[in-house]
Amino acid sequence: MKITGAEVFIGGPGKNYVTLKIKTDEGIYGLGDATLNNRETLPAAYLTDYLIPCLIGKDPLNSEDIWQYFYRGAYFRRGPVAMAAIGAIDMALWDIKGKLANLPLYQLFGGKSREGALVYAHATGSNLGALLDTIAHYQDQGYKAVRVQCGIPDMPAGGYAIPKNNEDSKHFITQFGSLPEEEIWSTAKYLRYMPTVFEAIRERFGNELEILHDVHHRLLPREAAAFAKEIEQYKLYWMEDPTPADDQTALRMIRQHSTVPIAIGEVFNSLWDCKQMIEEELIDFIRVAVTYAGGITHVKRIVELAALHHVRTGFHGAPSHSPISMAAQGHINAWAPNFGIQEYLVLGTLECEALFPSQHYYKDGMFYISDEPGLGVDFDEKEAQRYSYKRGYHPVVRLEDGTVWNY
Ligand code: GCO
Ligand code: MG
Repeated sequence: MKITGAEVFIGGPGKNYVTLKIKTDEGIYGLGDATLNNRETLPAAYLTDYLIPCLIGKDPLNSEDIWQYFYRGAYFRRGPVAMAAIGAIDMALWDIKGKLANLPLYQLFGGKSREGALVYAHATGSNLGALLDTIAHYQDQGYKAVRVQCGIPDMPAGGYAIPKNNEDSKHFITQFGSLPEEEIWSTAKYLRYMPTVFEAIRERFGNELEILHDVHHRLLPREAAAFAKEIEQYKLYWMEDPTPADDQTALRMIRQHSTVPIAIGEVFNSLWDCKQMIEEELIDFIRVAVTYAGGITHVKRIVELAALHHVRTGFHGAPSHSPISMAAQGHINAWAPNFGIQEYLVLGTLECEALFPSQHYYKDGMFYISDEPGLGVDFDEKEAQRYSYKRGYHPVVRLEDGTVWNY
C-alpha cells in the first residue's frame, strides 16, 4: 500500500479548521486535524511545504516509522506548529489503518474500557446570575460536569473568554478581522470574588455536580497556593492552569498547601514537556490534545506515562479542535485505563456536522464513540468550499497599570 497524495484544507463554521486528507493507491483515505488556534496557516504550510512531499510513496501502515522520520528528521524538534502537522499525519495514518482492518480505532488500542466517556461543558457568565442560569441549562441537557467561568465585578472581561453578547458557551475565543483586543485583569479582584462564586454554585446545585475551573495561567505560585487552599472546601473536580505553563516547578508550592486536583497540558506539545510534572506527581489530570501533541502515537505514550503516576486524562477539547481530533481523542478515551474526563464543545452546530459527518454522539453527560471503522468521521469537500481562511487572534491581557499579563 502506498500514499499517493495529500491535501490540506483551511476553513469551517466560525473556525479555521486545518484538515488533512491523505490518499492511497487502494482508494482508502485518512483524515487528520492540524488546527492550531489563531495560527492556523503555519501547520498548513509545514505540511504542504515540507512533510507532504516526503509522504508520497511511503507505506501508510508504517505510522510509527513515519512519526519518527518527521520528529527526529526535522532536527529542530517539537513546538506547536511541527507537532500539529505531525499529529495530523499520524491521525490520518491511524484512520487508514482502522479502515483497512475494518475496525474502529479503539479496537486497535486494546478495546473498550468503558461505554461512554464523561464530558464537561463550558458554563460562562458575565455575572453570577448569568453563570448560574447557564449551569442550569447544561444540567437540563444532562451534563454532570461543567467548567465555570464568571465575570468579576469591575473587571468586565475578568472571567476571560467572557462572550460580549452575554451568551454562554458558543463563543469561539477567536476575534476575527482586526488586531488583538486587550482585556484588563486584576488578580486581587479575582481572588476576592471567585470563592464566592463557588459558594453560590454549591448552594444552588448541591454537591454532586462536578465543578471545573480554568485559571488560565493568571496567578503567581504563592497566589495560586493560597487560592487553592481557600477553595478546597468547594471540592472542585479540578483547577486548571493555575500558573504560567512555562515553569512547572511553580506547582510544588500549590501541592504543598492544598489537595485541589490540578489539570495542566493544553499548551504542551510533547512527552518531554509533560515529563517533569507527571513524574513529580504535580498534577492530577493531563490536558494535552492529539491536535498539537503529535497525534495518537505520541499522546498514547503520554497517557501511558501518566498512568504510572496516578494521573488521569482530561484532554483539551476547546472549540478550536475539529471533530477529527475529537474523534481521535474519543477512541483513546474509550480505551485508556486512566481516563478521567473530556472537554466537549466541538460538535455543537449543524454546519459543523455537515462538514464532518459522523455517528459519534453525546447523551446524558457522556460521549459515545461509534463502531465505524477508523476514526469514524468523514470530511465533506463540497461543504468545505463554503469556507475560507480568516485571520484571528486571542485577546491580549494587561494588568490595570498597563503591564502585559498572561492570556
Ligand atoms: C480550555 C482552554 C481554551 C483556550 C483556547 C485557546 O480550557 O478550553 O483554556 O479556553 O483558551 O483553547 O486557543
Ligand atoms: Mg484551559
